[in-house]
Amino acid sequence: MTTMETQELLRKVGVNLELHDQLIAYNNRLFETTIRSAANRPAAMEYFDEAFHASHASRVGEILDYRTKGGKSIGTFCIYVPDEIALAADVLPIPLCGGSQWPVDYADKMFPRDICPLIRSTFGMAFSGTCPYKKLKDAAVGETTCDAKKKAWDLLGFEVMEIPQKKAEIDRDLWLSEVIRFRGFVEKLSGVTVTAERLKETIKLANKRRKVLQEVNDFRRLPNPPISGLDALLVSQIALSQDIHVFISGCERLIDELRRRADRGISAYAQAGSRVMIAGTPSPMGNAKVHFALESSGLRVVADESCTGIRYYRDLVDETPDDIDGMMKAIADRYFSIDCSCFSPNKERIENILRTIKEYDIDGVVHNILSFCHTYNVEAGIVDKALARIEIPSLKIVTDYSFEDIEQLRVRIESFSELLKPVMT
Ligand code: BJ8
Repeated sequence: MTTMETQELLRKVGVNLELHDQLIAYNNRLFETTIRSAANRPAAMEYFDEAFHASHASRVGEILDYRTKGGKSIGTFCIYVPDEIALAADVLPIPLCGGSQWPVDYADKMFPRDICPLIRSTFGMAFSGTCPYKKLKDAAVGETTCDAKKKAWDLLGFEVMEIPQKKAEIDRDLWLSEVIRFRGFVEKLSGVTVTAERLKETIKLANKRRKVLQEVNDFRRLPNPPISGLDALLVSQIALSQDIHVFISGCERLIDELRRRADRGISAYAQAGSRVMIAGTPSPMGNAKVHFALESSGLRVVADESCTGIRYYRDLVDETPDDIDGMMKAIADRYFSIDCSCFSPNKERIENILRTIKEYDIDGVVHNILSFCHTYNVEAGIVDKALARIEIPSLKIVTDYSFEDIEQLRVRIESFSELLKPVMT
Protein backbone atom coordinates (compact mmCIF):
# COMPACT_ATOMS: atom_id res chain seq x y z
CA MET A 1 0.00 0.00 0.00
CA THR A 2 1.29 3.49 -0.78
CA THR A 3 1.45 6.12 1.96
CA MET A 4 -1.39 8.02 0.25
CA GLU A 5 -3.59 4.91 0.16
CA THR A 6 -2.88 4.18 3.82
CA GLN A 7 -3.73 7.76 4.81
CA GLU A 8 -6.97 7.61 2.84
CA LEU A 9 -7.90 4.32 4.51
CA LEU A 10 -7.12 5.63 7.99
CA ARG A 11 -9.13 8.78 7.35
CA LYS A 12 -12.06 6.58 6.35
CA VAL A 13 -11.99 4.73 9.69
CA GLY A 14 -11.83 7.98 11.66
CA VAL A 15 -8.17 8.04 12.68
CA ASN A 16 -6.56 11.34 13.73
CA LEU A 17 -3.82 11.37 11.07
CA GLU A 18 -1.54 13.87 12.73
CA LEU A 19 -1.38 11.99 16.03
CA HIS A 20 -1.29 8.67 14.21
CA ASP A 21 1.88 9.77 12.36
CA GLN A 22 3.49 10.47 15.75
CA LEU A 23 2.43 7.04 17.07
CA ILE A 24 3.79 5.23 14.01
CA ALA A 25 7.08 7.17 14.05
CA TYR A 26 7.51 6.22 17.72
CA ASN A 27 6.60 2.55 17.16
CA ASN A 28 8.79 2.22 14.06
CA ARG A 29 11.78 3.68 15.86
CA LEU A 30 11.44 1.16 18.69
CA PHE A 31 10.82 -1.69 16.27
CA GLU A 32 14.13 -0.94 14.53
CA THR A 33 15.96 -0.63 17.87
CA THR A 34 14.55 -3.78 19.46
CA ILE A 35 13.11 -6.50 17.21
CA ARG A 36 15.37 -5.82 14.24
CA SER A 37 18.50 -5.71 16.41
CA ALA A 38 18.86 -9.53 16.46
CA ALA A 39 22.20 -10.64 15.04
CA ASN A 40 21.26 -13.20 12.45
CA ARG A 41 17.58 -13.08 11.54
CA PRO A 42 15.90 -15.72 9.35
CA ALA A 43 14.91 -14.34 5.93
CA ALA A 44 11.36 -15.63 6.51
CA MET A 45 10.95 -13.04 9.28
CA GLU A 46 10.28 -10.58 6.46
CA TYR A 47 6.57 -11.54 6.47
CA PHE A 48 6.35 -10.82 10.22
CA ASP A 49 8.16 -7.49 9.86
CA GLU A 50 5.74 -6.49 7.12
CA ALA A 51 2.78 -7.69 9.19
CA PHE A 52 3.92 -5.44 12.06
CA HIS A 53 3.61 -2.41 9.76
CA ALA A 54 0.47 -3.79 8.05
CA SER A 55 -1.41 -3.82 11.36
CA HIS A 56 -1.95 -0.06 10.94
CA ALA A 57 -2.30 -0.24 7.14
CA SER A 58 -3.40 -3.11 4.87
CA ARG A 59 -4.82 -5.24 7.72
CA VAL A 60 -7.18 -2.36 8.51
CA GLY A 61 -8.27 -2.42 4.84
CA GLU A 62 -8.91 -6.18 5.00
CA ILE A 63 -11.17 -5.78 8.03
CA LEU A 64 -12.94 -2.79 6.49
CA ASP A 65 -13.65 -4.87 3.33
CA TYR A 66 -14.89 -7.75 5.44
CA ARG A 67 -17.34 -5.47 7.25
CA THR A 68 -18.43 -3.72 4.07
CA LYS A 69 -19.52 -7.16 2.83
CA GLY A 70 -21.66 -7.57 5.95
CA GLY A 71 -19.15 -9.35 8.26
CA LYS A 72 -19.15 -8.58 12.00
CA SER A 73 -16.21 -8.18 14.35
CA ILE A 74 -15.51 -7.94 18.07
CA GLY A 75 -12.65 -6.30 19.97
CA THR A 76 -11.06 -8.63 22.56
CA PHE A 77 -8.48 -8.10 25.33
CA CYS A 78 -7.65 -11.53 26.68
CA ILE A 79 -6.84 -15.02 25.43
CA TYR A 80 -9.82 -16.46 27.37
CA VAL A 81 -12.24 -15.26 24.68
CA PRO A 82 -12.66 -18.36 22.45
CA ASP A 83 -11.78 -17.49 18.84
CA GLU A 84 -13.19 -20.76 17.45
CA ILE A 85 -16.74 -19.88 18.50
CA ALA A 86 -16.59 -16.31 17.17
CA LEU A 87 -15.17 -17.51 13.84
CA ALA A 88 -17.85 -20.22 13.57
CA ALA A 89 -20.48 -17.46 13.81
CA ASP A 90 -18.64 -15.44 11.12
CA VAL A 91 -17.52 -12.91 13.73
CA LEU A 92 -13.92 -11.79 13.42
CA PRO A 93 -12.11 -11.35 16.77
CA ILE A 94 -9.69 -8.39 16.81
CA PRO A 95 -7.31 -8.53 19.82
CA LEU A 96 -6.81 -4.92 20.90
CA CYS A 97 -4.22 -4.98 23.72
CA GLY A 98 -1.77 -2.09 23.35
CA GLY A 99 1.99 -2.45 23.77
CA SER A 100 3.13 1.06 22.91
CA GLN A 101 4.19 3.70 25.42
CA TRP A 102 3.23 6.58 23.11
CA PRO A 103 -0.57 6.64 23.80
CA VAL A 104 -0.36 5.83 27.53
CA ASP A 105 -0.99 9.39 28.81
CA TYR A 106 -4.14 9.75 26.68
CA ALA A 107 -5.75 7.17 29.00
CA ASP A 108 -5.90 9.90 31.69
CA LYS A 109 -9.17 11.00 30.14
CA MET A 110 -10.88 8.12 31.91
CA PHE A 111 -8.43 6.00 33.91
CA PRO A 112 -6.21 6.60 36.94
CA ARG A 113 -2.45 6.72 36.32
CA ASP A 114 -1.68 3.91 38.74
CA ILE A 115 -3.03 1.02 36.70
CA CYS A 116 -1.27 -1.36 34.33
CA PRO A 117 0.29 0.13 31.16
CA LEU A 118 -1.37 -2.53 29.00
CA ILE A 119 -4.78 -1.09 29.83
CA ARG A 120 -3.57 2.51 29.58
CA SER A 121 -1.91 1.90 26.22
CA THR A 122 -4.99 0.15 24.80
CA PHE A 123 -7.42 2.89 25.76
CA GLY A 124 -4.91 5.70 25.26
CA MET A 125 -4.89 4.66 21.63
CA ALA A 126 -8.69 4.67 21.46
CA PHE A 127 -9.01 8.06 23.24
CA SER A 128 -6.30 9.73 21.13
CA GLY A 129 -8.07 8.68 17.93
CA THR A 130 -5.05 6.61 16.79
CA CYS A 131 -6.60 3.13 17.02
CA PRO A 132 -7.71 2.19 13.50
CA TYR A 133 -9.90 -0.61 14.85
CA LYS A 134 -12.04 1.54 17.15
CA LYS A 135 -14.75 1.99 14.55
CA LEU A 136 -14.20 -1.40 12.95
CA LYS A 137 -15.74 -3.43 15.74
CA ASP A 138 -19.42 -4.14 16.32
CA ALA A 139 -18.92 -4.95 19.99
CA ALA A 140 -16.16 -5.37 22.58
CA VAL A 141 -15.86 -8.40 24.84
CA GLY A 142 -14.02 -8.06 28.14
CA GLU A 143 -13.54 -10.60 30.92
CA THR A 144 -13.34 -10.78 34.70
CA THR A 145 -9.62 -11.39 35.10
CA CYS A 146 -7.83 -8.60 36.99
CA ASP A 147 -9.56 -5.80 38.92
CA ALA A 148 -8.45 -3.01 36.59
CA LYS A 149 -9.82 -4.79 33.53
CA LYS A 150 -13.09 -5.74 35.23
CA LYS A 151 -13.82 -2.16 36.19
CA ALA A 152 -12.68 -0.80 32.82
CA TRP A 153 -15.34 -2.89 31.11
CA ASP A 154 -17.99 -1.53 33.49
CA LEU A 155 -16.87 2.01 32.77
CA LEU A 156 -16.96 1.46 29.02
CA GLY A 157 -20.13 -0.66 28.95
CA PHE A 158 -18.54 -3.70 27.28
CA GLU A 159 -19.91 -7.23 27.12
CA VAL A 160 -18.15 -9.28 29.85
CA MET A 161 -17.34 -13.00 30.08
CA GLU A 162 -17.13 -14.21 33.65
CA ILE A 163 -13.84 -16.04 34.27
CA PRO A 164 -14.06 -18.02 37.52
CA GLN A 165 -11.28 -17.38 40.03
CA LYS A 166 -10.94 -20.97 41.26
CA LYS A 167 -10.77 -24.31 39.47
CA ALA A 168 -13.29 -26.55 41.28
CA GLU A 169 -16.10 -28.41 39.44
CA ILE A 170 -18.59 -25.64 40.22
CA ASP A 171 -16.22 -23.17 38.53
CA ARG A 172 -15.81 -25.44 35.51
CA ASP A 173 -19.63 -25.57 35.17
CA LEU A 174 -19.86 -21.79 35.44
CA TRP A 175 -17.20 -21.39 32.76
CA LEU A 176 -18.96 -23.83 30.40
CA SER A 177 -22.17 -21.84 30.82
CA GLU A 178 -20.27 -18.62 30.01
CA VAL A 179 -18.79 -20.19 26.88
CA ILE A 180 -22.30 -21.25 25.79
CA ARG A 181 -23.60 -17.75 26.54
CA PHE A 182 -20.76 -16.31 24.41
CA ARG A 183 -21.92 -18.49 21.52
CA GLY A 184 -25.40 -16.96 21.84
CA PHE A 185 -23.86 -13.49 21.94
CA VAL A 186 -21.89 -13.87 18.69
CA GLU A 187 -24.78 -15.65 16.97
CA LYS A 188 -27.05 -12.75 17.82
CA LEU A 189 -24.47 -10.23 16.65
CA SER A 190 -24.01 -11.80 13.22
CA GLY A 191 -27.34 -13.56 12.77
CA VAL A 192 -25.35 -16.73 11.92
CA THR A 193 -26.05 -19.98 13.81
CA VAL A 194 -22.98 -21.94 14.89
CA THR A 195 -23.34 -25.38 13.31
CA ALA A 196 -21.42 -28.51 14.28
CA GLU A 197 -19.73 -28.63 10.84
CA ARG A 198 -18.58 -25.02 11.02
CA LEU A 199 -17.39 -25.30 14.62
CA LYS A 200 -15.42 -28.44 13.78
CA GLU A 201 -13.65 -26.47 11.02
CA THR A 202 -12.81 -23.48 13.20
CA ILE A 203 -11.58 -25.72 16.05
CA LYS A 204 -9.16 -27.33 13.59
CA LEU A 205 -8.12 -23.95 12.21
CA ALA A 206 -7.38 -22.41 15.62
CA ASN A 207 -5.51 -25.60 16.59
CA LYS A 208 -3.47 -25.33 13.40
CA ARG A 209 -2.37 -21.84 14.45
CA ARG A 210 -1.34 -23.22 17.86
CA LYS A 211 0.53 -26.10 16.24
CA VAL A 212 2.63 -23.88 13.96
CA LEU A 213 3.47 -21.70 16.97
CA GLN A 214 4.50 -24.82 18.89
CA GLU A 215 6.74 -25.87 15.98
CA VAL A 216 8.42 -22.47 15.69
CA ASN A 217 9.07 -22.41 19.43
CA ASP A 218 10.35 -26.00 19.54
CA PHE A 219 13.46 -24.76 17.71
CA ARG A 220 14.27 -22.65 20.76
CA ARG A 221 14.94 -25.85 22.71
CA LEU A 222 18.08 -26.46 20.63
CA PRO A 223 21.46 -25.64 22.21
CA ASN A 224 21.97 -23.10 19.42
CA PRO A 225 18.50 -21.70 18.66
CA PRO A 226 18.09 -20.67 15.00
CA ILE A 227 15.57 -17.98 16.08
CA SER A 228 16.08 -15.31 18.74
CA GLY A 229 13.71 -14.54 21.60
CA LEU A 230 12.96 -11.16 20.02
CA ASP A 231 11.89 -12.75 16.74
CA ALA A 232 9.89 -15.48 18.48
CA LEU A 233 8.06 -12.73 20.38
CA LEU A 234 7.24 -10.91 17.13
CA VAL A 235 5.81 -14.15 15.68
CA SER A 236 3.49 -14.51 18.71
CA GLN A 237 2.44 -10.87 18.51
CA ILE A 238 1.58 -11.23 14.82
CA ALA A 239 -0.48 -14.38 15.57
CA LEU A 240 -2.93 -12.11 17.34
CA SER A 241 -3.20 -9.42 14.71
CA GLN A 242 -3.15 -10.96 11.23
CA ASP A 243 -5.43 -13.10 9.09
CA ILE A 244 -5.18 -16.62 10.50
CA HIS A 245 -4.63 -18.37 7.13
CA VAL A 246 -1.91 -15.95 6.01
CA PHE A 247 -0.26 -16.19 9.44
CA ILE A 248 -0.16 -20.01 9.27
CA SER A 249 1.50 -19.86 5.80
CA GLY A 250 4.05 -17.33 7.12
CA CYS A 251 4.89 -19.70 9.99
CA GLU A 252 5.21 -22.67 7.64
CA ARG A 253 7.81 -20.78 5.57
CA LEU A 254 9.63 -19.84 8.76
CA ILE A 255 9.58 -23.45 10.03
CA ASP A 256 11.13 -24.67 6.73
CA GLU A 257 13.91 -22.13 7.08
CA LEU A 258 14.47 -22.86 10.77
CA ARG A 259 14.77 -26.56 9.94
CA ARG A 260 17.49 -25.79 7.36
CA ARG A 261 19.27 -23.47 9.77
CA ALA A 262 19.12 -26.05 12.56
CA ASP A 263 20.56 -28.74 10.24
CA ARG A 264 23.47 -26.48 9.41
CA GLY A 265 23.94 -25.32 13.00
CA ILE A 266 23.12 -21.67 12.15
CA SER A 267 22.36 -19.73 15.34
CA ALA A 268 20.35 -16.53 15.67
CA TYR A 269 22.91 -15.32 18.18
CA ALA A 270 26.33 -13.84 17.44
CA GLN A 271 27.79 -15.11 20.70
CA ALA A 272 27.20 -17.76 23.36
CA GLY A 273 24.88 -16.87 26.24
CA SER A 274 22.91 -18.38 29.14
CA ARG A 275 19.35 -19.55 28.49
CA VAL A 276 16.54 -17.70 30.24
CA MET A 277 12.78 -17.98 30.34
CA ILE A 278 10.57 -14.90 30.61
CA ALA A 279 7.57 -15.49 32.89
CA GLY A 280 4.54 -13.37 33.68
CA THR A 281 2.54 -10.69 31.92
CA PRO A 282 2.11 -10.49 28.15
CA SER A 283 4.16 -8.27 25.81
CA PRO A 284 1.59 -7.06 23.24
CA MET A 285 2.71 -5.70 19.88
CA GLY A 286 4.88 -2.62 20.33
CA ASN A 287 6.48 -3.87 23.55
CA ALA A 288 9.69 -5.92 23.39
CA LYS A 289 11.55 -4.02 26.08
CA VAL A 290 12.49 -6.79 28.50
CA HIS A 291 13.37 -9.21 25.68
CA PHE A 292 15.60 -6.52 24.20
CA ALA A 293 17.21 -5.67 27.55
CA LEU A 294 18.05 -9.35 28.13
CA GLU A 295 19.24 -10.27 24.64
CA SER A 296 21.26 -7.10 24.17
CA SER A 297 22.95 -7.96 27.50
CA GLY A 298 24.15 -11.30 26.13
CA LEU A 299 21.40 -13.62 27.43
CA ARG A 300 19.24 -15.85 25.23
CA VAL A 301 15.49 -15.71 25.79
CA VAL A 302 14.53 -19.26 24.78
CA ALA A 303 11.03 -19.53 26.29
CA ASP A 304 8.12 -17.18 27.04
CA GLU A 305 5.79 -18.24 29.83
CA SER A 306 3.17 -15.63 29.00
CA CYS A 307 0.06 -14.96 26.91
CA THR A 308 2.34 -13.79 24.11
CA GLY A 309 4.08 -17.16 24.45
CA ILE A 310 3.42 -20.67 25.73
CA ARG A 311 0.17 -19.80 27.52
CA TYR A 312 -1.37 -18.90 24.14
CA TYR A 313 -0.44 -22.00 22.15
CA ARG A 314 0.40 -24.82 24.61
CA ASP A 315 -3.01 -26.52 24.83
CA LEU A 316 -5.11 -27.68 21.88
CA VAL A 317 -8.88 -28.14 21.79
CA ASP A 318 -9.80 -31.83 21.64
CA GLU A 319 -10.85 -32.43 18.01
CA THR A 320 -12.62 -35.77 18.57
CA PRO A 321 -16.20 -34.71 19.54
CA ASP A 322 -18.59 -34.42 16.55
CA ASP A 323 -21.69 -33.05 18.26
CA ILE A 324 -22.05 -29.40 19.16
CA ASP A 325 -22.37 -30.00 22.92
CA GLY A 326 -19.22 -32.13 22.95
CA MET A 327 -17.33 -29.48 21.00
CA MET A 328 -18.47 -26.68 23.31
CA LYS A 329 -17.30 -28.71 26.30
CA ALA A 330 -13.96 -29.41 24.62
CA ILE A 331 -13.50 -25.68 23.98
CA ALA A 332 -14.46 -24.77 27.55
CA ASP A 333 -12.04 -27.38 28.94
CA ARG A 334 -9.16 -26.11 26.82
CA TYR A 335 -9.62 -22.47 27.84
CA PHE A 336 -10.13 -23.47 31.48
CA SER A 337 -6.62 -24.93 31.47
CA ILE A 338 -5.07 -21.48 30.87
CA ASP A 339 -2.98 -20.76 33.96
CA CYS A 340 -3.45 -16.99 34.35
CA SER A 341 -2.49 -15.59 37.75
CA CYS A 342 -6.10 -14.45 38.26
CA PHE A 343 -6.75 -18.02 39.50
CA SER A 344 -6.37 -18.94 43.15
CA PRO A 345 -4.65 -21.24 43.80
CA ASN A 346 -2.78 -21.53 40.51
CA LYS A 347 -0.87 -24.79 40.97
CA GLU A 348 -0.92 -25.64 37.26
CA ARG A 349 1.19 -22.60 36.50
CA ILE A 350 3.96 -23.79 38.81
CA GLU A 351 3.84 -27.30 37.34
CA ASN A 352 3.93 -25.87 33.80
CA ILE A 353 6.87 -23.60 34.63
CA LEU A 354 8.88 -26.48 36.12
CA ARG A 355 8.18 -28.64 33.07
CA THR A 356 9.17 -25.86 30.65
CA ILE A 357 12.44 -25.32 32.53
CA LYS A 358 13.34 -28.96 31.86
CA GLU A 359 12.15 -28.99 28.25
CA TYR A 360 14.03 -25.82 27.29
CA ASP A 361 17.08 -26.41 29.50
CA ILE A 362 16.58 -23.09 31.27
CA ASP A 363 19.39 -21.57 33.37
CA GLY A 364 17.36 -18.78 34.94
CA VAL A 365 13.86 -17.23 35.04
CA VAL A 366 13.09 -13.55 34.54
CA HIS A 367 9.72 -12.40 35.86
CA ASN A 368 8.47 -9.76 33.45
CA ILE A 369 5.72 -7.96 35.33
CA LEU A 370 3.89 -4.92 34.10
CA SER A 371 3.65 -2.23 36.78
CA PHE A 372 0.52 -2.51 38.93
CA CYS A 373 -0.20 -6.10 37.87
CA HIS A 374 -0.67 -7.35 41.42
CA THR A 375 -1.59 -10.96 40.65
CA TYR A 376 1.59 -11.74 38.66
CA ASN A 377 3.71 -9.65 41.01
CA VAL A 378 2.57 -11.50 44.14
CA GLU A 379 2.52 -14.89 42.39
CA ALA A 380 6.21 -14.39 41.50
CA GLY A 381 6.94 -15.17 45.17
CA ILE A 382 5.17 -18.54 44.86
CA VAL A 383 7.04 -19.28 41.62
CA ASP A 384 10.34 -18.37 43.29
CA LYS A 385 9.77 -20.86 46.12
CA ALA A 386 9.43 -23.64 43.52
CA LEU A 387 12.49 -22.37 41.62
CA ALA A 388 14.57 -22.33 44.80
CA ARG A 389 13.83 -26.05 45.29
CA ILE A 390 15.45 -26.84 41.91
CA GLU A 391 18.16 -24.18 42.34
CA ILE A 392 17.13 -22.02 39.40
CA PRO A 393 17.91 -18.32 39.97
CA SER A 394 15.33 -15.69 39.15
CA LEU A 395 15.16 -11.96 38.59
CA LYS A 396 11.98 -9.94 39.05
CA ILE A 397 11.52 -7.01 36.69
CA VAL A 398 8.49 -4.80 37.38
CA THR A 399 8.30 -2.18 34.67
CA ASP A 400 6.16 -0.28 32.18
CA TYR A 401 6.57 0.31 28.44
CA SER A 402 8.82 3.36 28.65
CA PHE A 403 12.58 3.02 28.09
CA GLU A 404 13.49 5.33 30.98
CA ASP A 405 14.77 2.49 33.16
CA ILE A 406 16.66 0.57 30.47
CA GLU A 407 20.13 1.31 31.88
CA GLN A 408 19.03 0.33 35.40
CA LEU A 409 17.66 -2.90 33.96
CA ARG A 410 20.96 -3.63 32.24
CA VAL A 411 22.84 -3.25 35.53
CA ARG A 412 20.45 -5.66 37.28
CA ILE A 413 20.61 -8.12 34.35
CA GLU A 414 24.41 -8.05 34.49
CA SER A 415 24.41 -9.05 38.18
CA PHE A 416 21.77 -11.72 37.47
CA SER A 417 23.91 -13.16 34.63
CA GLU A 418 26.67 -13.84 37.14
CA LEU A 419 24.34 -16.24 38.99
CA LEU A 420 23.67 -18.33 35.89
CA LYS A 421 25.59 -21.44 34.97
CA PRO A 422 28.61 -20.80 32.72
CA VAL A 423 27.85 -20.71 29.00
CA MET A 424 28.96 -23.88 27.17
CA THR A 425 27.97 -23.17 23.53
S1 BJ8 B 1 -5.04 -14.69 30.53
S2 BJ8 B 1 -2.39 -12.53 31.58
S3 BJ8 B 1 -4.33 -11.91 28.59
S4 BJ8 B 1 -5.77 -11.50 31.87
S5 BJ8 B 1 -4.31 -6.25 32.26
S6 BJ8 B 1 -3.73 -9.18 34.27
S7 BJ8 B 1 -0.98 -7.37 32.89
S8 BJ8 B 1 -2.93 -5.88 35.45
S9 BJ8 B 1 -3.17 -9.10 30.56
FE1 BJ8 B 1 -3.90 -11.09 30.71
FE2 BJ8 B 1 -5.88 -12.70 29.97
FE3 BJ8 B 1 -4.43 -13.26 32.16
FE4 BJ8 B 1 -3.35 -13.50 29.76
FE5 BJ8 B 1 -2.02 -7.85 34.80
FE6 BJ8 B 1 -2.42 -5.73 33.28
FE7 BJ8 B 1 -4.48 -7.03 34.31
FE8 BJ8 B 1 -3.06 -8.13 32.41
